[in-house]
Amino acid sequence: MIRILEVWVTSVAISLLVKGALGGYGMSMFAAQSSPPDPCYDENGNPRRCIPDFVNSAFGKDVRVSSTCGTPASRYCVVTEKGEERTRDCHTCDSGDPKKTHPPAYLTDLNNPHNLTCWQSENYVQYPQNVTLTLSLGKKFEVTYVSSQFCSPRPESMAIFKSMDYGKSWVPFQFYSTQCKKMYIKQNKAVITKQNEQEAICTDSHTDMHPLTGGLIAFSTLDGRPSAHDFDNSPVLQDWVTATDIKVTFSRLHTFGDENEDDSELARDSYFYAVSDLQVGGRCKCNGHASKCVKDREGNLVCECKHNTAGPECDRCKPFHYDRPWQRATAREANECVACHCNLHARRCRFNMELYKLSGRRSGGVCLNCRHNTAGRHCHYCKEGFFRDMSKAISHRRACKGTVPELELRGFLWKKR
Ligand SMILES: [Ca+2]
Repeated sequence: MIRILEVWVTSVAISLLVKGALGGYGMSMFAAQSSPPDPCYDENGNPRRCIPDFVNSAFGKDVRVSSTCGTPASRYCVVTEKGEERTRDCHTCDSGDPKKTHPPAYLTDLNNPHNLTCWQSENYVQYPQNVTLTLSLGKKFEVTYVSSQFCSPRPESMAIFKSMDYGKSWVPFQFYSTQCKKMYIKQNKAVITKQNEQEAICTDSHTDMHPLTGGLIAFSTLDGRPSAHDFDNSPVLQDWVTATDIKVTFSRLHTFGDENEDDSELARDSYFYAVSDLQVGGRCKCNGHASKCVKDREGNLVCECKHNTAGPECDRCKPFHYDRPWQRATAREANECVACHCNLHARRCRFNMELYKLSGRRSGGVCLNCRHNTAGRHCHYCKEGFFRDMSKAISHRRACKGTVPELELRGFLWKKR
């Protein structure tokens, strides 16, 4: 409330100043410069859902890659086709030469379509060997898509996995293969129903060897999932899109089938994975209780929690705000955490589900260690042996007077008055 008032006062002061100086022109420009309103509260100061901006959370991050060409320097060949004719142009990948290097950093650098930088694997790492790209997002994100833009032909088979526990365990997000059954024991293009919304599917879309360069594979996490339109009320899908880490596994290279022929060395030097841009589109996960994520003192990315919430994902109530259970914010209801009512006599409280239900789901906080000689769930009466001084509010630290002698003394004073 105070903040809003400040903003108002500042903008009025500025607008008066500007009006004086410019005769009323340019006011909006200056007004826009005063501190922006907090998206987590409406104009009346009431809490409302807020979410961080949509970002490519892979941008600038390190990707761990199981195979990269250039150490030592090696030959690779690029296939081009003109009608029926196929030609191979050979080059050198050399990690020691800035002009010929293809490091993992090129996966997540600034993507300039006019000057593509490509990470590239070693040659012919063919099935059953694979090449993996692992990306740590640093915290939980709600992922909307994972995309890879290829400099090489797209893989014949690849899989996308996610982790929700910083890489300890992995679950599949999506499979791509010309032969889903054989490679991943999955039906091609299985239909997703309400019963299996958290299941990865396999598709043979986007697996063609052509284009030989510039092909894209983009996986949209909610695409085709029935509850996507009601995401707010689908804990299953909220869980499905949540990830701390993303892993892309290239399982099988496309070839023209010439890798075992006479000139197999030249052929094998033409088969590798190369990617110009790996993107993970999504939002820092804050459960509707923060509009941005920031680095904490240890350098970890965390939500800047509002609505009396706390935790890296605003996934719990902050201390002393346990009057009702934590909940994710929705479009209709901010579900902010509420402080316990302890009349200023307690610093700690806990939540009691029984009491909460009895109150009609309004209040379930129970104050702990009531001080100043108070007692009760809200520290709202005087503990045994102490007496209420009715001249003071119950929230006053001397509201409860102790011991009989003191009471007698008070009686004595009254009589005297
Ligand atoms: Ca790049």
